[in-house]
Amino acid sequence: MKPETIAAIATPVGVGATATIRVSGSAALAIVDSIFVSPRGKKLSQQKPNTIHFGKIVHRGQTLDEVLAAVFEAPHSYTGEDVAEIYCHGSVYIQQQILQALIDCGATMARAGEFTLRAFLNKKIDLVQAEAVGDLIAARTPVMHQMAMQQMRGGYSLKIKNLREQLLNFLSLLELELDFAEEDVEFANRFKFNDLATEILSVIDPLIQSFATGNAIKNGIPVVIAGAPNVGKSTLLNALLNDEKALVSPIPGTTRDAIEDTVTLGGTLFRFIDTAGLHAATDTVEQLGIERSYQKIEQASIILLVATGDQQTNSQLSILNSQLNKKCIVLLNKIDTLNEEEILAAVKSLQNVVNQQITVLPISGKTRQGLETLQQTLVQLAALPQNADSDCIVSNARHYEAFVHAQQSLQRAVLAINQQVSPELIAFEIREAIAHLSSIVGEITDADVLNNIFGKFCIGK
Ligand SMILES: Nc1nc2c(ncn2[C@@H]2O[C@H](COP(=O)(O)OP(=O)(O)OP(=O)(O)O)[C@@H](O)[C@H]2O)c(=O)[nH]1
Ligand SMILES: [Mg+2]
Repeated sequence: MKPETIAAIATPVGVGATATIRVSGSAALAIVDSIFVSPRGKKLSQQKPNTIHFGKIVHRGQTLDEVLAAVFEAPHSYTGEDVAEIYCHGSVYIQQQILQALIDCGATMARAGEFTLRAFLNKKIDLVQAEAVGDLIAARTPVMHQMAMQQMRGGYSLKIKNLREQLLNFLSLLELELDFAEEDVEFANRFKFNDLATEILSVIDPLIQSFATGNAIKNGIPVVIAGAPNVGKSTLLNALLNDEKALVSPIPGTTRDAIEDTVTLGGTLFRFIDTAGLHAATDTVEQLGIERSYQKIEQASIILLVATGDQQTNSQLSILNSQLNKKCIVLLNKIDTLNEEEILAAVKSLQNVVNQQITVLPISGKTRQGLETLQQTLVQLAALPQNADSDCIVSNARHYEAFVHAQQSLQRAVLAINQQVSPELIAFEIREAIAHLSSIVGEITDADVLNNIFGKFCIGK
């Protein structure tokens, strides 16, 4: 059975100069032809592919708009099917009326990501590339954009396909051995496998390592705002986000759950996480919040430790000792309440407690004093690669997990070979490794997994 012909508005919801309505499927041109009237009466289905035509959209005797319509013929289109695109005026009413007319004429509403899903099913792109389309649309910084473009152009797909091919060859030899089990022959050279596994692991390992960077580029570098209650953490979060995101009050223990949001500074995406104030709480809910604060500190790449001149901050600063591999900035907050001398003395006493490498910055979340210096320091500390042109950055959690599983299977296969375990067991691990590598580039037939991936796309993509 042929898939239904789908239609959707591909441009954002709302009013614009123009809007695009996309139709894909074997009946795409026929369906559009039933509402498209060109000045000379020529049908779109009679036009050459990759051409654009002027005409009116007329439905049930009513002219809805004057539009341009583009014609693409399978397989030379985004989805690999016949595609028609209508460029109409960007009124919400017109867009919806045209979409409704298409549905009246036999099209089905496209689900989120269905055009890209079809492109994948028709082998126009592999799964890594399809997912990169989603990342490209969501890109908010130059590196995010570069990373997505790189993957859309093929990225590490080719490398993975190549390695998988070699593993498949080895597996088929091993399986041949299993067929001749009684004759005690060895078709699959174990030394060669060791070399192959080493090569594959040396490709996979940096990809796994790169996930921390890829994830930071995609979801923002996690920066946790921590410190004692009432030192002004939530006020600082709001100042950094330019938004009243977190509740602020003079009562200690206002923030109980972690609150987070992203903002771009100097071209880098940061994820700021406000946490519950750290102290020896007796209240159970507050204790839970504080536990979460410690988790967030653990997961963050950068810690902003907020202190005030009049607080006993040493116990909070001791957090830094257990997080020495992390980047930290100590903030002396509320400097609007201190004079020059008091600020100098407080900065000095904080600096004496912490490692000299750690920057102590005087700020005021309330008056925004010192905020720009803090932002600049953060951008310097983040120091993400300014270009993501290496094809070696994994930013997709699904790929990351598959790589980790493939790595584990391969390591077990190598161990099994070294211990001269039965070929059945070796074959099992290699089959697993192949399955995990395959799942990255898209040898996936599981409808749930595909729906999960493409469901995150917007409608019309
Ligand atoms: N003068 C002055 N007051 C501030 C500043 N930052 C915060 N405050 C005040 O300090 C009090 C606590 O601020 P919050 O931002 O809620 O502090 P917090 O660290 O999030 O507190 P908890 O969530 O309870 O841990 C509020 O009354 C704020 O108005 C500042 O820079 N200067
Ligand atoms: Mg707070």
